[in-house]
Amino acid sequence: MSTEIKKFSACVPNCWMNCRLYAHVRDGKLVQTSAAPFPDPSYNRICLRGLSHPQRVNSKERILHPMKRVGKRGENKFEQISWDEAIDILSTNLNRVREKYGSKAVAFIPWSGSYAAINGGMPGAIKRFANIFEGTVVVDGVDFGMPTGMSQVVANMAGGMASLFLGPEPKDLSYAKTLIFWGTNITDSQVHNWHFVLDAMENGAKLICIDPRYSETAAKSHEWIRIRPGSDSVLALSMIQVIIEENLIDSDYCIRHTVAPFLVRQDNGLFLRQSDIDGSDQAGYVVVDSESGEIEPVESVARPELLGTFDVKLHNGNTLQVKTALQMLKDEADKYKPDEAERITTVPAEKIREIARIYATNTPSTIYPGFGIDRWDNADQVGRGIATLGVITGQIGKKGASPLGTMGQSAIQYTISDAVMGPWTSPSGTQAELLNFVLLQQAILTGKVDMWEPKDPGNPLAGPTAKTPVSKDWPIKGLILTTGNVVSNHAEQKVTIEEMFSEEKLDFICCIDMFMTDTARQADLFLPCTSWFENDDIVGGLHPYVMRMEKAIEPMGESKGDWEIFKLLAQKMGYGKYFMGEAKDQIEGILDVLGNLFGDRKEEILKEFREKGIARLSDPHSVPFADGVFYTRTGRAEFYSEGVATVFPKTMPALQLPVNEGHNPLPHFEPPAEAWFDNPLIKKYPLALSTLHTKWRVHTTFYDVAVLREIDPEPVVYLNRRESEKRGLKDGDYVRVFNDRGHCVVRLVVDDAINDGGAAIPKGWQRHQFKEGGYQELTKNHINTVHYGMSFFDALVEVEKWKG
Ligand SMILES: Nc1nc2c(c(=O)[nH]1)N[C@H]1C(S)=C(S)[C@@H](COP(=O)(O)OP(=O)(O)OC[C@H]3O[C@@H](n4cnc5c(=O)[nH]c(N)nc54)[C@H](O)[C@@H]3O)O[C@H]1N2
Ligand SMILES: Nc1nc2c(c(=O)[nH]1)N[C@H]1C(S)=C(S)[C@@H](COP(=O)(O)OP(=O)(O)OC[C@H]3O[C@@H](n4cnc5c(=O)[nH]c(N)nc54)[C@H](O)[C@@H]3O)O[C@H]1N2
Ligand SMILES: [Mo]
Repeated sequence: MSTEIKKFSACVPNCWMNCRLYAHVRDGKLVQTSAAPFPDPSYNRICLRGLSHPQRVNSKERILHPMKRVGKRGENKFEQISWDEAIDILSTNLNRVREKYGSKAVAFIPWSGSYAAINGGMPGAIKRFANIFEGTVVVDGVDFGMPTGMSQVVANMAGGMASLFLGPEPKDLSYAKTLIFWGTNITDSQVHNWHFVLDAMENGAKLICIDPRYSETAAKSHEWIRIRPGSDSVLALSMIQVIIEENLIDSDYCIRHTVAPFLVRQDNGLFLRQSDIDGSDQAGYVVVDSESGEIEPVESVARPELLGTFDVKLHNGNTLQVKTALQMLKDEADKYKPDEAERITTVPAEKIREIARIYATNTPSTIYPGFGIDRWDNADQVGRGIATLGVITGQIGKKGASPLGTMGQSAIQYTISDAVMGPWTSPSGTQAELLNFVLLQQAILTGKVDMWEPKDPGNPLAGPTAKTPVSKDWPIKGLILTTGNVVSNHAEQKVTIEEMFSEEKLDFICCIDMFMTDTARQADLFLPCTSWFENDDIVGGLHPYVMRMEKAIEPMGESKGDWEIFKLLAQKMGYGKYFMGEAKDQIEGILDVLGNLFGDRKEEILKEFREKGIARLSDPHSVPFADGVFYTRTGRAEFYSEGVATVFPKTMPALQLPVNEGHNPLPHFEPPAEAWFDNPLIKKYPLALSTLHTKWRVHTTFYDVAVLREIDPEPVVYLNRRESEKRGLKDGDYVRVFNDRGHCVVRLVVDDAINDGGAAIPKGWQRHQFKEGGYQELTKNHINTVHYGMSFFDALVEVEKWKG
């Protein structure tokens, strides 16, 4: 009988969980995966997808040889070639594009398919190569709408991607007394966090779920708040209104850690300064002392006025009206008193009052925001409203209290920025330019992008140079794609395939993957990569640990890890000295960069990692923002902001104009770009389409794994009974979902969980798995120049019986 060996590995797709696994190997073959222990056993976990790896790794669909296109682009006709020929084709094309258009015309596109630091995309061999080559790296663009708004208030993205989604660790959920799931379906999309929620429930926590759909998470909650899609910022403002009106704010917190008592000049929207009063050069902020009624520097007043409108005498003798920042917020929120908010959101006024009171008083309270509220053109305002709820009630910086859910803790997320900019990813000292994903389409189609230009690139707080984005030349002519399936996951699929990936627009496309994905089919050159079990690597996750992934099996067929592929290319192109050794030789270099982010703890982390192959990064007793200090311009939580409030990733450097140049300083409501009840288009296309993140896949990863397809065999659309009957449709019918942008044909599931006026398609299929088309044809690449996030759900469709 053959013996089994067990190696430590990890499951690292973009579900954020990055579970530690054992790879069980017999006769050199991966035969089983099982949960491996974390030092804190409450993080031990595995899911169905994690258990299905042997079927994915050993799949007959895997492509195990380099291939070059022989038919027309997209025709899916390829011929096997040698690695020598493949690298020769690739280097020739890179040189050709660089000579003709400059090195920036080659876009390196790692997306989210692997969190592994060396072979994956975060930061990955691809970024290291791109920095040496000085190409373009395409980043950000998804999952940025709602977090951008949050960061305007609490700067949780301060330092750029370095602390992207800085938030408490998942275990801290168990301390909450109120948990609001807002536009997230955590039972499917972060199932591994659910047991912490159950712990909170056992301790008596109240669960509230805000979703237009009776989601799996709604079904497990005490309260389901059914909301009109795209109207969440109105609900947030209305809850803020109730909380201020009923004096449920945390006054001490507001005074010490927010801009609440600051005085806002009614002439220009800026905060009143000491210099405005006495003509001195003191730029410090001032407040009204509630005891003396005098205007004094904020540091010297124990009990400043939090609400009110005042006339102040300026040093030049003029009188000026000012309001406290909290008063400004109240005035905005008063537009959405619960009765008015009911009209817009459809949430009953009394329910709004009830959840506002529970949130503010049954504490500690956590809001767990998800990405159902992110995939909208107005997503930033939802994030801003939610973060504001957290800070005015003081529900931040304590165990169990966070308006940011638990979206932090990803160790490798830390390395993204530092390593992109830092020593590991940039060994030559040169850098690629970062292009936002949302702008990729514009760059390829027009050779230009509309971007904010920072006044001072080294200091994003300095703001933008102009009131509107400026058009910059940015031709893109060649693509190298790894760890993503852009054709499947980028909005507006027909434009992606027919225009962006056309031979007219792109001279050259190389895709590195394990499978013939939608994107691989459009490639000129396909390079087969290994699975996560065929390499050494290092990874973090939505848990506080960084861990080693051990090579468990040899690369299958002729496949190679991304490190080895870029090493071959580097050697061919004369950059060999930057790609020395094997992937495992890079672990120390990455650890070093990572360790630097943890200051005093660095040596302890490195020692623990070297001994055990896993190390805890964050201190278990610490909670982000416990000190009430924020990386905003004022150092306080800014629900009212004068201008650029936070330091953002390079791809959206000048997020906000100064208030006196048109920036809206407060959380506010803007209607969605398309999927909204007063858009005339709704007559033609009456259904708002959500493309959900399902537990049977992670995006398109696991798209063809037998055990998962047994449960979820084909793409479907969900409609409720009323909407189905209106259209003469029955459960099981094949239906055509369409709009002016495109269509797909899928099976109908009649499901009363779906709201009237809504439709939902679980995402993650490749085009060949549909009867016709694909759901991604239906979405629109809205370019929002504040948050630069793709607004996938902001799309209207109609459904009819398929005549095929
Ligand atoms: N198994 C699995 N896990 C995943 C992923 C995956 O593909 N598979 N993807 C990962 C990634 S990258 C992400 S970004 C996350 C996403 O995971 P989630 O944050 O859970 O996001 P979604 O599934 O897109 O949508 C969540 C909910 O938002 C609701 N919704 C739709 N529109 C609105 C609205 O206007 N308002 C409100 N309040 N709710 C709305 C939907 O009905 C849905 O129930 O999951 C991660 N986890
Ligand atoms: N309509 C709609 N579209 C969406 C969304 C939505 O809600 N609705 N959500 C968006 C979101 S939030 C996200 S994050 C994106 C995710 O979009 P993508 O990042 O494109 O995600 P995947 O489909 O998982 O593609 C990952 C690919 O990486 C490959 N891969 C895995 N490991 C490796 C490796 O080591 N090396 C290489 N070279 N390749 C590897 C996998 O085989 C897979 O083909 O989708 C976005 N698209
Ligand atoms: Mo995502």
